[in-house]
Amino acid sequence: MEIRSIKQPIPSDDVGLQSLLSPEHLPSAVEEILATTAFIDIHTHLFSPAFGNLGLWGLDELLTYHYLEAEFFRSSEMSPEHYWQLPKAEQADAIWQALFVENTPVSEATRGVVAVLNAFGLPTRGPDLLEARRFFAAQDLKAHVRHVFKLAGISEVAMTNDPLDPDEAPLWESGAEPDPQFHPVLRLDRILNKWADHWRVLVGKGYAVEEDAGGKTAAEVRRFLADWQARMQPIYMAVSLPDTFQFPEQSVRGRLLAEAVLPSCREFGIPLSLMIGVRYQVNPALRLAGDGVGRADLRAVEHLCTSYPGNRFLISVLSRENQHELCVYARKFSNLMPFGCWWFLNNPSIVEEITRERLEMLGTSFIPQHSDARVLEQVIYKWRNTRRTLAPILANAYRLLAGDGRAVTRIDIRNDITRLFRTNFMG
Ligand code: FIX
Ligand code: ZN
Repeated sequence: MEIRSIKQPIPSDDVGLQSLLSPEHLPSAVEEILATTAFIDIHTHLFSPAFGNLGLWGLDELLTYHYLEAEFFRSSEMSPEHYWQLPKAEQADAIWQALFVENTPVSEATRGVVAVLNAFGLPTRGPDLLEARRFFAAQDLKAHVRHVFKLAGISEVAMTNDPLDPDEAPLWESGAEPDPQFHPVLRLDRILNKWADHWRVLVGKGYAVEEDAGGKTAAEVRRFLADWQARMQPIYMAVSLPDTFQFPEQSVRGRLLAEAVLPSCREFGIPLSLMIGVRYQVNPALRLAGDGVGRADLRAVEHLCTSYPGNRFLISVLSRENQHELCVYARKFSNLMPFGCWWFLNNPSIVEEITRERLEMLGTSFIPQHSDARVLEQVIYKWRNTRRTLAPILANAYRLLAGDGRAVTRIDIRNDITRLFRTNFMG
């Protein structure tokens, strides 16, 4: 995918862009350039319209987002068992009542819904959701996607595509229509984390793999990855990993990573994304909302970066306590690109802390954020929050630099923001 190189010749009428900015002009310059730079959203669970109902959008999906479900069960007498029996619209009504009517929506996730309603000029308070439901029901999806991406200030997103998902895989196998705004990502959780449950699916598709990953398994998994590479053209491969993740590891996961996934990524010239630190299903009754976080031993990252210098690693860690270590490892390994303030970290106070630390330790050689949006319209508030949190952090960095004796220009700021939210990803 063509990405403009950042060091553009300065058109003559952009002379203003070259003038050194005085400290009082930094905040507005940073805000303006953040607002006018289209970001690449490198990790979402969104699908292009060609994937039909796999793509979630609209009010009921916004309200039944697992972040809100977790908060709902803290503010409602309703049991998870009762909640799961309700139709989607009634689940949404129950969440609206408990978190937006009976309580003030001050959490990051509830504020997000308010921001989306407000972005479409819809009422943000009141007992019912009739007007909002009418609005979303009237939307043409393709036009709505374009409008939402514009409101969010993003040009494209990376999807999360599971080659073993029984609903999604047939769509790819029957030739899913590519979409320039939705980039495929080959997600490998079922293969690397749940092999015992899924190896027979590969056998069923004609790959001679074995339960213990013996025999020709590694070569056959490589053949499977090559087939999906050709079919999907993923921009990277990805896996989420538990807080107990170790590497090297005497396990099916350790073996398939070393003998299949890492060589395939090198062969196809694409990064491997590792999202480390999940404690899966600490409360299964909450389903998607039931996952937790744990501090991981990041020496696994050290081993990977050391042992596979030919691989590029996009790494996000879920635990707040792992952030500093990840920054230090990124200073040691240029094939490690830290990205995002993932999941339970995607809260302005923590995003600020992590981003300041990364800027101080890595300059602009990291990817500050991804949205992890599961519902289309979420990109609106998640990127608005990111711009709002980053503006004072960047302006302060430039103010400190000016104080140290070097003022910046708008070109400098534009180049830095383009690097942070576009070219660091595209390598
Ligand atoms: O593994 C992941 O990609 C996580 O982002 C998700 O599993 C998680 O449920 C989520 O939505 C986080 O924001
Ligand atoms: Zn995700």
